[in-house]
Amino acid sequence: MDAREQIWGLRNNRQIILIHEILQRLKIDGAPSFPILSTKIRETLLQEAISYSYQDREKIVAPSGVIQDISAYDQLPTNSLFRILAESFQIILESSFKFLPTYPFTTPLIFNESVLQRYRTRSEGITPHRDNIHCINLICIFIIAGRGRFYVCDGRDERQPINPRPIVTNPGDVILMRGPGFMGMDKNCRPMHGICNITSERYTFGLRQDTRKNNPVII
Ligand SMILES: O=C(O)CCC(=O)C(=O)O
Repeated sequence: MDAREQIWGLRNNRQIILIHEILQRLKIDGAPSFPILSTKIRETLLQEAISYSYQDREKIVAPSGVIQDISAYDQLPTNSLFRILAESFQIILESSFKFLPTYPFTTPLIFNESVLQRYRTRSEGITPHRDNIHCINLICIFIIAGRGRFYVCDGRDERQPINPRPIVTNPGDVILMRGPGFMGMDKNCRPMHGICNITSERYTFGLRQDTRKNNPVII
């Protein structure tokens, strides 16, 4: 079995059921999560993630005042397993969409941005926010390691979430979030979300389609 098959290990029937369920949950919750990575692949990804030098992100994002207590790395080498993960995910989504009566996005889904994020133990995480308006269609966050409390909420009061609802995110899960263009929706479809209570060092891998970037393929 090569890395692609190990990451997915899904059969077609399961894929059909999953894609319907996922789209339903995306429509209703805005940010469903589900297990995706085998332990073996996740551990190999973690070894690679740990090997990189991360840059601290600006802690307070202007003008929103959102706190992001994270560091990031986005210079993946050509032989990175994360590239294989991104490519595989794109392929499996595309093949799943063929089972649907209509394509679920206004424009073709083409991921062109990927980033690894590291949260130290006891990091403040990221206070409630929406992803950038330029990140369209679908946002995917793979949990490579660590524990934290990821939630969606109805809004924010200063930096506090209003009516937060936790989303299960175990290592090996992927969280999907709506972006503008998902099922004809506009910028208001972006779920307000955040992450707190980081109890062990957390690594995540994010895949996005950013309309400010021209590159048509995954970077
Ligand atoms: O790392 C996570 O679980 C969430 C990340 C996040 O909210 C974001 O990058 O916008």
